[in-house]
Amino acid sequence: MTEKLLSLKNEVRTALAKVGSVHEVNEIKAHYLGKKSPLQGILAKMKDADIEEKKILGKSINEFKNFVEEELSLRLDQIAALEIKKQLKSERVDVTLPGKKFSLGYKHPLTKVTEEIEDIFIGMGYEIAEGPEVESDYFNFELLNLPKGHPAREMQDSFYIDNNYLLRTHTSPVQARTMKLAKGKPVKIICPGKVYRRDNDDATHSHQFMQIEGLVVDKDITMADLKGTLTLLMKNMFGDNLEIRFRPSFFPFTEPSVEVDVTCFKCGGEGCPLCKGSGWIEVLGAGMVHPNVLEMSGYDPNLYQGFAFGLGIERITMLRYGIDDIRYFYLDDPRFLRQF
Ligand code: 2NL
Repeated sequence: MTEKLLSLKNEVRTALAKVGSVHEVNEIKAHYLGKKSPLQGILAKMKDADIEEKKILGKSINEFKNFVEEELSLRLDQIAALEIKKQLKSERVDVTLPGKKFSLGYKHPLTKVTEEIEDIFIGMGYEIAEGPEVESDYFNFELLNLPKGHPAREMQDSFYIDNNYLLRTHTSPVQARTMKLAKGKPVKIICPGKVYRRDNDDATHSHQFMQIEGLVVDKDITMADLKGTLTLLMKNMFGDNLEIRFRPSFFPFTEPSVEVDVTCFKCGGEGCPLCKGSGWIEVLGAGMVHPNVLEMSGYDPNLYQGFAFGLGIERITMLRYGIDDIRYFYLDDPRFLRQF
């Protein structure tokens, strides 16, 4: 009997050496220790043996079982180690390979120009103010000296939400809100943001565009402050040696009002297609805050004055980079956007 067990041990060893997977090891386990294992034959013969023989046989069988268990677990450990080795080999990283390049995004040209203008004004002590894009008639028109019946209020000129609310047509309501909140104290702000006007889109018109407006209210503010501030802005944006021209104009919220031109940066003032032969390019509108506007926003116009200006960011950006169609800004074409 013990010889039989000895040969079984050898069988187990050889079988285990041949297999390479956990599944196969389990099959061997089932074969040698399970219900149909060759051990059953030996166990069946046990009942005919005498006590002494039974003792010896029982010990041998137990020893055989322990042997098989040990061999199995040894083989399983080896297989696991092999698996890890194989995995490590397949997952090896070559740190000398060149890295994968990923492309960075870029700022929209309108954002770049907006931030540039913001920086110039922050340097002069201005604060940046923001406000809602859906505005009430009161802040968008009434407080800006555009009373009921004014043509700018017509349905065909603006996007109305209902009788009382519309998409703001300029960033001026942000300034009106700031003045109201200041409760008669000085303000010095710029307001960048999106504005909306009903328009048929073409190369120079867009129903949505961006504006930066500025407002300074304090005692002893004069037209000289307006001219000095806007001259500094233009020289910063378009170069130190350009000339600036202030032309009389009209806005309902300023009096007097001016339109600001700079020397054409394409021809230097000689006259060319860009400036339509005039040598000048119109860049913004401005003026001294209308006494009605000051009064409605809580200031005594006899004590306080202010200057204000407004510029279209698309227009400035188009001039700056020689862009000939405003619609490029809103097409989201990366071939356009990555140039800036
Ligand atoms: C233009 C002209 C302008 C203003 C905007 C303003 C705002 C307040 C009071 C007075 Cl709260 N004025 N804003 C003044 C003059 C001109 O914009 O051509 N923009 C594109």
